[in-house]
Amino acid sequence: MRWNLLAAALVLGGCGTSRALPIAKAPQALQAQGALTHMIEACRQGSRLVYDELDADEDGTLSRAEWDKRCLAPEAWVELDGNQDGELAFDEFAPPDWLRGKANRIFELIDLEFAHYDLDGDHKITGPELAGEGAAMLMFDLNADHVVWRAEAVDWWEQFVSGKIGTIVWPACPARKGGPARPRFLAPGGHLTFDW
Ligand SMILES: [Ca+2]
Ligand SMILES: [Ca+2]
Ligand SMILES: [Ca+2]
Repeated sequence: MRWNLLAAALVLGGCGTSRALPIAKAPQALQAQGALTHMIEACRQGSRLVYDELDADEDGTLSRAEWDKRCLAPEAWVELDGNQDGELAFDEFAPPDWLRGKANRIFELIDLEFAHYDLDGDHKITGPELAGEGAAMLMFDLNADHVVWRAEAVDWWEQFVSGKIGTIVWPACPARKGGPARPRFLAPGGHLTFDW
């Protein structure tokens, strides 16, 4: 099992699974290639941020000492260092197929959120849909017009995972057994985290 195939902790309220997905689910699931490409690039930029921060001596590659210094999981190092040369190149840290998997997972999360809150299936969260726990969706309302379009959520996630908004939280040292052993992106307001 590859290390940390992203687990996003959405604390916007539970994503109900008992509700039937809206009919609009089918076309949404077919991501436009351009949208997927953009999200992959955003994930690559975010990975680069994490990678560069790990690269303490700024020599452009990660040593095991740099890895351990941040208390990241030793078993993850073994898994990622495919050619076992004792260094982690960026392409080993964030391979293209892994970035694609992350991007696809983000679209799944967006669709789950919309399936949960977009009660009338019109691809936007409006009015009564923003009441109660639905108010948490306002974090995606980039133009602050109290209408949350799916495209806004996609834009928000691109900014978030590329590191343009939010902060990187590192595991505590010394690493607690069984505790988080990976960096994590924390959204402004602290309501949403995204494991790297
Ligand atoms: Ca280095
Ligand atoms: Ca709606
Ligand atoms: Ca809006």
